[in-house]
Amino acid sequence: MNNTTTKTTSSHWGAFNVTTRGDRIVSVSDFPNDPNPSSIPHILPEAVHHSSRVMRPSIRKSWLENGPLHQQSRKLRGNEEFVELPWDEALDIAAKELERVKKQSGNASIFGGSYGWASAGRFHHALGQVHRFLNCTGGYVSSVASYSTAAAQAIIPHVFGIHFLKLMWSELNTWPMIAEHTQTLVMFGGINPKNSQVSMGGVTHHETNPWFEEFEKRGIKRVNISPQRTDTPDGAEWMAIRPGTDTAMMLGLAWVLDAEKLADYGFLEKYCTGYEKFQKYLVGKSDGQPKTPEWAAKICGVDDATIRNLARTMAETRTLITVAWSLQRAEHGEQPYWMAATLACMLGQIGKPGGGIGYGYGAIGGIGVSVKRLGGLTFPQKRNSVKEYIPVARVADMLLHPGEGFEFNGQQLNYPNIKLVYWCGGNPFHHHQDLGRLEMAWQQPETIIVHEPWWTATALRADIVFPATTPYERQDIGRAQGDSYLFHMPALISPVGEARDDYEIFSQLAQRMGIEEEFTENRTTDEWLRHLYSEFSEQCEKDNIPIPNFDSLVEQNWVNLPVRSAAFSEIPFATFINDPQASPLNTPSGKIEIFSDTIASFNYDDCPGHPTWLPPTEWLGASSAIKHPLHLVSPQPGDKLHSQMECAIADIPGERPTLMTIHPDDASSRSIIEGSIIRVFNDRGSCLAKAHLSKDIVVGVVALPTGAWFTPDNSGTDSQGNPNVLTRDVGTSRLGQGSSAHSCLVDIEPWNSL
Ligand SMILES: Nc1nc2c(c(=O)[nH]1)N[C@H]1C(S)=C(S)[C@@H](COP(=O)(O)OP(=O)(O)OC[C@H]3O[C@@H](n4cnc5c(=O)[nH]c(N)nc54)[C@H](O)[C@@H]3O)O[C@H]1N2
Ligand SMILES: Nc1nc2c(c(=O)[nH]1)N[C@H]1C(S)=C(S)[C@@H](COP(=O)(O)OP(=O)(O)OC[C@H]3O[C@@H](n4cnc5c(=O)[nH]c(N)nc54)[C@H](O)[C@@H]3O)O[C@H]1N2
Ligand SMILES: [Mo]
Repeated sequence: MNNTTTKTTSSHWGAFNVTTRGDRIVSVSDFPNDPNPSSIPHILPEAVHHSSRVMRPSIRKSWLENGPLHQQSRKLRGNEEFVELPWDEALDIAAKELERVKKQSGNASIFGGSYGWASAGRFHHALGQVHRFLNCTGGYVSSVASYSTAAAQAIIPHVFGIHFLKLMWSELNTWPMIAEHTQTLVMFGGINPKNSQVSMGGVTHHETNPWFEEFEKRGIKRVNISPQRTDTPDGAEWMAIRPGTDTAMMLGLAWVLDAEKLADYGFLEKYCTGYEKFQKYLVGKSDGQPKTPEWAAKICGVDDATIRNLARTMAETRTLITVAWSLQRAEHGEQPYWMAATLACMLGQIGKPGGGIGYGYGAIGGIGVSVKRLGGLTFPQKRNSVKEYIPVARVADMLLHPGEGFEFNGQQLNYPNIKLVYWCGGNPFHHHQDLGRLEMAWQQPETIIVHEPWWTATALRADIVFPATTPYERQDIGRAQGDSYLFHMPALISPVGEARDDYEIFSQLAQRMGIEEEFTENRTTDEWLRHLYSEFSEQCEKDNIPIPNFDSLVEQNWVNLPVRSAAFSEIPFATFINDPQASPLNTPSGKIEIFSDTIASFNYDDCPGHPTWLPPTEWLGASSAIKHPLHLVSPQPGDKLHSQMECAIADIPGERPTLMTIHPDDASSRSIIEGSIIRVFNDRGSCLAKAHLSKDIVVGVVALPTGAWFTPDNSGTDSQGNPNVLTRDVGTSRLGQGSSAHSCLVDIEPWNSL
């Protein structure tokens, strides 16, 4: 029974080998085919068996005693004990409650957006599971786009006539094309191997670092335009920019190209629309302000000579402009994306190998890799009969303003009146902005149901918590976009405590609600895996891709499919560039839209008809910077995926708050020393952090990664260092309504706990 076994599994951060003894994970080791494996899995043995696992179904005490309609009880969410119940009883209660809400308020009062990364594995994908289940019950209020790229998803189709995700996966230069052709790589927000450690569903080959070694060897000039030097592998020139000001710097670059006649007017004429209108703004004819490098320098902090020289280099060499996702996770985040596209059009290198524009290199693994796209292996979600939806980051607005109208990408919509929230596979008390405001919004629904393996801040704020298995406790199939590997993910250990798979939990609820057959189609997990796999095999057969049968895959554990080849990639926008008449873009003009009549017709002052410098409410040039003089950026954590398994990193609340990077000048003026505990605050909230002093960050900017488990003390200060107690909960604009996490001012002070 206590035998030791080693098997391979896959995860969002790649493949790794897991050694188990009996029912315990004892160690993990690198997957040998990965050139640059992630260290994230090393927290697994501790995390999976951690004392913060949810062991049994749990119901919040006063909800159980007083029922869902008791107003006062809702205020206790997050501050009350839970009662553990046997599975059957807890499932009966949850099924009855779902029926009650459905009957009394209708399915349009159930919010099932349930945003979150959950875990890898094609079948046990928590979001697919909850959406299918709620569809079987009659539907749910959904959410659209993502925290990652909502502003990009709104603006890019207007400009390029293509969905942002499609552009990112298929219309971009691959790493080998960059290595071969690019001379100047201009990276707004950097390209950080720390972020490309992960990808949705997995990334087996971590290759960002190896590619940068290759760029270095080939003498490619790399320019990192970021508030942090560390946003790009060493060796790049660092242009230290103030957060939220990239659009101004890009305008300064554009002004030089225009004034010095370095712009490719032939390209602008043939492939773009609206340059003349934009140019009036660029030179100041429309608003009285020429966007000169001197003007830009005052805003962005990069000096005018540097901007001028960079513009000339970009025009003289094969230049690829890349933009991190972080730039659009900010107020007016649509603008740098649109302006970067405009700049690339002015350079006229879109359609040339190694030139043009690319969004999201480094943001996740797999981008820039040439892999044949394979469909299938998707648990079908069925149809949602409820039409109401929200832009994903407007969840607190929805709960606080039922029935109120709001604008979104040219549409006038209303917030639904939510009575029941169902969350499975996400952690809103990690990911949402202004957590104090979310706590208030969270008091509105009658019932909140959560499936979670761990007692996260969100689980602690639910009424009914079902303990979910982790991927190591169930079998699945692993495969991801941009990756050539196919995995059988074995059940490595038995479920911890009384945890059950999300599929099992939903099947048992479905049975109680009389929709079991609809939900399960009479298949067990094993039967579903075989069914999805056989559909996938048929597809592969048609494409002449040999794959083993399911039982052989189980035996082999993993296989590397022959789907990776330069043959699967083309120069971005090649067909459009070759013949724009015969292959127009899917925009109203058929061309790249530097001015968009559609957007102009919305009359949004927060997103006008052409790219525009719109100062955010909070940035270093705002008047509020007098009170809170530091700009907080809250990037993704390098040592984990969001908040996942954080318990194994920060074990003792308050003892190990997240590291915050601070410039020594900002620290010394506040008597803050390396390693000391500090309080980070603004008018929205406060948290603790551990000071890390570094000259690799712009003076006036501090960086606190996301991922801490929100744990407010009696005074409301979060002891773990979750930046979202500080961030502002406002849409990027009425166009994108994305998260504005990176637009945030704070101050810091030494923390004296006595
Ligand atoms: N300030 C600031 N905030 C941000 C960002 C930022 O840049 N700055 N970035 C935003 C972005 S881009 C994102 S994507 C979000 C990420 O936010 P989330 O995606 O919500 O973060 P995760 O920690 O990945 O949450 C996934 C949860 O699912 C649970 N889980 C894992 N596997 C399973 C399973 O099989 N079943 C069930 N039921 N649960 C499971 C995990 O334990 C975890 O609690 O954060 C956003 N928040
Ligand atoms: N290890 C690890 N990797 C991850 C994740 C994780 O949790 N852990 N999460 C994944 C997810 S869900 C996502 S969405 C992606 C996110 O990918 P990105 O959005 O690209 O990454 P971030 O880490 O938010 O930000 C990258 C850098 O942008 C810089 N930055 C912030 N604001 C500005 C600005 O206004 N201008 C400029 N020029 N730079 C700015 C900051 O210095 C920051 O370090 O990462 C993915 N990768
Ligand atoms: Mo994300």
